[in-house]
Amino acid sequence: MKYVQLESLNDVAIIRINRPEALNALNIDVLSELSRTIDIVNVDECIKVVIITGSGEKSFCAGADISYMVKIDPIAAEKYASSAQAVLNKIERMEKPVIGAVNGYALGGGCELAMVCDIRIASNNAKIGQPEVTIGIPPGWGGTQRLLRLVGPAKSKELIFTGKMISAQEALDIGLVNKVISLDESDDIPPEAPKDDSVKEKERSAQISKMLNKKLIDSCLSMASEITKNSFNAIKVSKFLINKGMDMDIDSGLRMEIYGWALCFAHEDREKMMSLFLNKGKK
Ligand code: CO8
Repeated sequence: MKYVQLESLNDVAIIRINRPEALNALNIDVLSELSRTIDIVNVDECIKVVIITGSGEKSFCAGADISYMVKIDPIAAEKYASSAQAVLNKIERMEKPVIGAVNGYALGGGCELAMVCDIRIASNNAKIGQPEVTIGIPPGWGGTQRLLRLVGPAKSKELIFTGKMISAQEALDIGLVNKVISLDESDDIPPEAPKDDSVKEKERSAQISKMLNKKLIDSCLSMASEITKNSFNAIKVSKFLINKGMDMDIDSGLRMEIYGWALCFAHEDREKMMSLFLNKGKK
């Protein structure tokens, strides 16, 4: 595939949107490759957690393709939004947990892509927002609905009405991302370049960006390994209950939780893992 790369690291898959020349904006070809990649990952039973990120060090995803949208009519716009929403819904409804590694700009459709991930970890250079109104349209790939559910109506309206970008730290403060990754003294940060040596300074900042990106992916992999050590069956039931429960009245949600919970007693994990707990230290 040209626009999406798939890498498997044991039981974790990393999906990279690979269109850095347009800051990983999602044109129709990217969406179609992304959809096919999700299908591949979905049926691969070895994969237990999926990480989605952008290639390069500058952008997770700059959203829908403005060079395409500038010339289309409402019929094509409806088709574009529907096919994009179908791909994003497919990601949100995957049984496997999905971690968004937000490595730079996550704007418009890029923020909407991040929001269908179950967990978002951002590098401290990430800039997140829904800038659609600055180009004459409202969010159209789930932004008005998912942002509302994640951060509430007041913050959603502030972000959508102003179209402003917020920093990773601000996104953390409002609950839009789970964690922010920064470089610190423990990282081997290259020393500052001599003053007036712009070439060396450029090299240094490229090196720092690469280090930050690696630390972000390592942090996502570490979160993935905290997840994969648990029962995949129990995780996928939990994900389903949380996703469905969000749009349900509390009594129906609680009843559905009982059914999901009881069903897990039919799975071998429950007996095996409970016995392991009860027998620990007894040999
Ligand atoms: N679409 C197409 N090309 C893009 C996009 C995009 N969303 N974003 C960046 N690019 C291209 C630029 O045109 C540029 O191309 P070129 O080198 O050929 O001129 C290249 O990527 C690099 O971008 P910049 O030169 O602009 O890089 P900067 O570092 O100066 O700026 C920004 C980075 C701030 C991220 C800037 O590129 C930007 O503001 N991009 C647009 C972000 C945006 O508004 N995204 C939201 C799009 S709308 C959307 O997602 C709505 C979804 C629902 C729509 C429903 C429709 C039916």
